[in-house]
Amino acid sequence: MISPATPELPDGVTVTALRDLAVRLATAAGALVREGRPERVVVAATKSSEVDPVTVMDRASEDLLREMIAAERPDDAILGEEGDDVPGTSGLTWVLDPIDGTVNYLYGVASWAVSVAVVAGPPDPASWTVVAGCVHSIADGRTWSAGLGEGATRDGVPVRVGAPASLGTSLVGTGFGYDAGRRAEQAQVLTQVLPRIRDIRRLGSAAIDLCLLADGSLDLYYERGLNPWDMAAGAIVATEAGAVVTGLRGAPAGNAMTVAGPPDLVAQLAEILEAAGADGASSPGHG
Ligand code: LIP
Repeated sequence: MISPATPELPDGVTVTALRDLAVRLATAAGALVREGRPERVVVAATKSSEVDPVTVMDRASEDLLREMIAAERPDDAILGEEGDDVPGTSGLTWVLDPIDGTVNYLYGVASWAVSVAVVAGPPDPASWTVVAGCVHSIADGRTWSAGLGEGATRDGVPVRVGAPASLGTSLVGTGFGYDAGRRAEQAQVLTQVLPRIRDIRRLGSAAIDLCLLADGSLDLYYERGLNPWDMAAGAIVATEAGAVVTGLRGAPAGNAMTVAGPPDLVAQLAEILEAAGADGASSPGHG
């Protein structure tokens, strides 16, 4: 996979320096969440539905990330899951998910992460260029990072996507939304996908799922409904590890659909997802 050209960066700023900062941000917030996790986590509030929770540590983690960015990169913009957008003048935006996999965090199911990325251009998956990113798995400390044109690593060791022999022998990660109607649609799509693959894994964090794809622990990944902060860092880790990260019907990856994996298998999976209307767009013979 050829990395896109490195966009113009502010004077004196390098991809490596931004990557290092993303790693320091994610691991600092990760330590705060790990040390601050109460025996019994409670829901502080709900967002898009009664099953879309936020906890005090989601907010504390994002507050720390914002403070550190304001101190180190005061001219950069911020787009975070839990707080207001902060405008900037540098052309760079930090895209923050303070705890990705909040439901797992709530239940103590060990797949939750801090996801930090920095993008150039509009902070929208359809047109941004992700310059660097880090996903830090809080429960076990695994840390994936990548820089544009620099490749991807897990705990400092280079990673590459796997090479599954076929779609039928591929282990596929996916996820479901917080809206019951959306979950019903996603269940229908699953009936079309499951008979055509090895098996499904629903691990609960898109950021970690994309990184598991990057290091070959998953062969493919797809999900409808991701927010920019769920996927920004995981997407550059996956692409720098050799994956394609895309949408359907020629669209870029984004909220409608995100599919990721080795190019040839992504094409096969995308065909099934398009025929099933998995991105909400109607397909011939699909209502
Ligand atoms: C989660 C995603 C996951 C998806 C969940 C949720 P959150 O993000 O990482 O892939 O299936 O529904 O959106 O809400 O924990 O930041």
